[in-house]
Amino acid sequence: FVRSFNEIPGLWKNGVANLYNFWKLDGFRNLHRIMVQNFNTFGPIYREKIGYYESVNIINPEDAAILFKAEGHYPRRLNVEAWTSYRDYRNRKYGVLLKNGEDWRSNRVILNKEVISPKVLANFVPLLDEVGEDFVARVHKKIARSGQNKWSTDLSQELFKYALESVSSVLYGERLGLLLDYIDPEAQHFIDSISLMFKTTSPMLYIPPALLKQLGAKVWRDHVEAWDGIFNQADRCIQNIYRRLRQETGPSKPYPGVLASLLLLDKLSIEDIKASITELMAGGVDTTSITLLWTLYELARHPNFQEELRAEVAAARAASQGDMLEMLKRIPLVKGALKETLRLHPVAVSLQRYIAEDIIIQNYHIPAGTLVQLGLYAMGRDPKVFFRPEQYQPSRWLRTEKHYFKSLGFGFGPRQCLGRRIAETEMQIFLIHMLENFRVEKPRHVEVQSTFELILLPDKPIILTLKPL
Ligand code: HEM
Ligand code: 2DC
Repeated sequence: FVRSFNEIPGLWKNGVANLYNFWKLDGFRNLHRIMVQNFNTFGPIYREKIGYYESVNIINPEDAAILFKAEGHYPRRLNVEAWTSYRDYRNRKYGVLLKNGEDWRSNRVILNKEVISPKVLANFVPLLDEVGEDFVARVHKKIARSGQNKWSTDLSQELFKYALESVSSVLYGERLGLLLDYIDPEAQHFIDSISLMFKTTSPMLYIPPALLKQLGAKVWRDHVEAWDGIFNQADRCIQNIYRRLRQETGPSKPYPGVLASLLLLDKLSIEDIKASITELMAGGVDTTSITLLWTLYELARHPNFQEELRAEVAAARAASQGDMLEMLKRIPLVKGALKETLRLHPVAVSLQRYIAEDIIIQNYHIPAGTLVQLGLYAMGRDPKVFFRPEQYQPSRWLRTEKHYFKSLGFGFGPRQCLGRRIAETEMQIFLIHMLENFRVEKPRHVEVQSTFELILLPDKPIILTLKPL
């Protein structure tokens, strides 16, 4: 006997009242903790409406499997209206992030070949390796300058630059030079714009941007300013490559980068290419940098794991005689550490789909078209899903069985993260170089938690100390 949609527990009858309570709980920044609380109150499924945001929420891996089986041929995530409104307002095309239906699929198929297929990895690795080496050189220099044989700092700004330099070198096939002493103010403005864009998105998940725009609200104006900063900088980078490509006559580089490859391939319109390259460039900064910061934080808290990873990296280096592509196949524990970081500190609090067909979850009927969310943060910390979830334990990912729908940090299926390969490779290479050169320590005992600014971020600066080995 299947229970009806309207019997699902939760607060979904009065969106405005719920928004008011959500706001009182400082929900705009605590969404992840509120979701954990809701699962504790209502059980493994609850229905919710906050402002104009309506969803059904689930937490179990088995239920995630049902959800993704019903995602259909054209999977759709939550429609982030702030992002589409900006593009409509400025007359800009949607990229792969915001497209839907056949338009999304045809673009995504072409982008997949250039961005996420295993064959492009060999092209990315030398570029990313160079950025990793430059980062290490920069840290050595900072340590030398400190005169104390160590460097204690909040690494987040450094990691933003590392991430932007990495993703740009892959997209454009050339270096921006962000790891030099001089910081290009335009690159810094781009980095700041991305953070502002994320931060100003979260209130507009619940309150329609069209309304805020009409009211002349500051959050909408800031949001527009942020995207303007992002598009202006991306346009400059794209124009550079485009101009160069048209002038070039002589022999070209072995690998010219994603943008040039797409232009030469000539299967997407220039406007489509620009839109998706801009999204890739913007999506490639805060995501990987924050995940790396959390990983260094966890390794500083667990010196024993840090030494284990260092030993694995040393063995991999020896066995592959320095060939980075080979080396990446021999570091399962480093990969486990990154999965473990995303379990405890996921970039995305939830994964969601508008289901394409009716499904039954926890014995409740859910009609096609409903927005169903998997609470990724809550699942990662649920003792029914993970044994001793509070413990950071990279080796739990080594045993190959029993990970059914549990490692979902990059999403799932054809609509999963397009930047996944870039992100994983960039983060693995970073950790390899850092572990080979420095010991990471945490000077003081501070418990850092997450705060929600569309993506999850540390709620206070993480101060780390780097010491040469
Ligand atoms: C989508 C996570 C890094 C670009 C997503 C999604 C998640 C995610 C959860 C939604 C997937 C789904 O709905 O199934 C992450 C994490 C990252 C990361 C955890 C790093 C630790 C990146 C990077 C880029 C990027 C480096 C760009 C180079 C994108 C794009 C989409 C996306 C374009 C939309 C894809 C589509 O709609 O077809 N990411 N991401 N991400 N991500 Fe990432
Ligand atoms: C935020 O309730 C919480 O990868 C909402 O690189 C539901 C939601 C919808 C879309 C998610 C978003 C959450 C978190 C950030 C994500 C985004 C889809 C893509 C984006 C997961 C879970 C991200 C960070 C992209 C960003 C690309 C950039 C150009 C905006």
